[in-house]
Amino acid sequence: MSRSEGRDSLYAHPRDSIDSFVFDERVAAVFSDMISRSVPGYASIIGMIGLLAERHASPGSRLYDLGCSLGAATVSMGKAIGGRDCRLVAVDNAEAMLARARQQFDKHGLDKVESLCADIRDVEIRDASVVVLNFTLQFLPLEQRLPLLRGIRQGMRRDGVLILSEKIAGADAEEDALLVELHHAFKRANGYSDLEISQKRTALEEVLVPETIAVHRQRLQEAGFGRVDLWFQCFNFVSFIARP
Ligand code: GEK
Repeated sequence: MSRSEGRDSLYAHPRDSIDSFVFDERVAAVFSDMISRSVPGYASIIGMIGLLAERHASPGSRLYDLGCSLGAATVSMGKAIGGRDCRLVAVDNAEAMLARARQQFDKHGLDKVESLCADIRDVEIRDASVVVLNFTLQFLPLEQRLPLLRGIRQGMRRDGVLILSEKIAGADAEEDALLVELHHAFKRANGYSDLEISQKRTALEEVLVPETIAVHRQRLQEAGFGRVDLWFQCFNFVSFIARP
């Protein structure tokens, strides 16, 4: 097993104090395992991002993967569009993640991916047919989410799509409690202990701020997306397709 395929046991032992979650080398080394055991439907979403890219990637356009981590969505899009005349742009501000993403691009023969170690708030989106925010917006401070979405909308072709996947909050306390309970059951079924679940939750508390589906829809519309459709939901994980 290579280091990029390690098993996630980062929160398996009791810690005296729990620092906020960061995307460092230790996380990057186990990220594949962590995300697939933590996000229900992750593999399906990655697969469908390829399918959506295949439908929407127009000649000469750019396809962006913002917060690409190990590049799974970029690889899925790259395979789906084959030799089409498009540019793939993969962005992450964690060098540990991007170094591994570059290895994946090489492994899959995607030699034309432009990989940028940058903050997604500083990247100008231009001539985009597909923009992917796969579980990344949730890490931005709330007030910075609308400006980012506006920039994406402005840099998008008329027939382009934004694929926005997020962990969400329930519409009310009761729904939220149910979704969280089901998500924790999913993690337990995937081998995480109660201690791991609870310590990870504490680490993410101020770092990952989920919002309701209604808030996402409203903000996407405010950013200029005329059409917003929910195409995936499993427990508190959703994905939208937003179009101009
Ligand atoms: C996947 N999309 O596998 N600028 C750039 N990158 C950022 C920023 C920022 N401001 N904030 C966070 N990131 C991936 C999964 S993970 C989701 C995305 C998760 C990056 C961060 O470094 C990390 O790699 C990624 O966004 C979020 O399809 O871990 O829940």
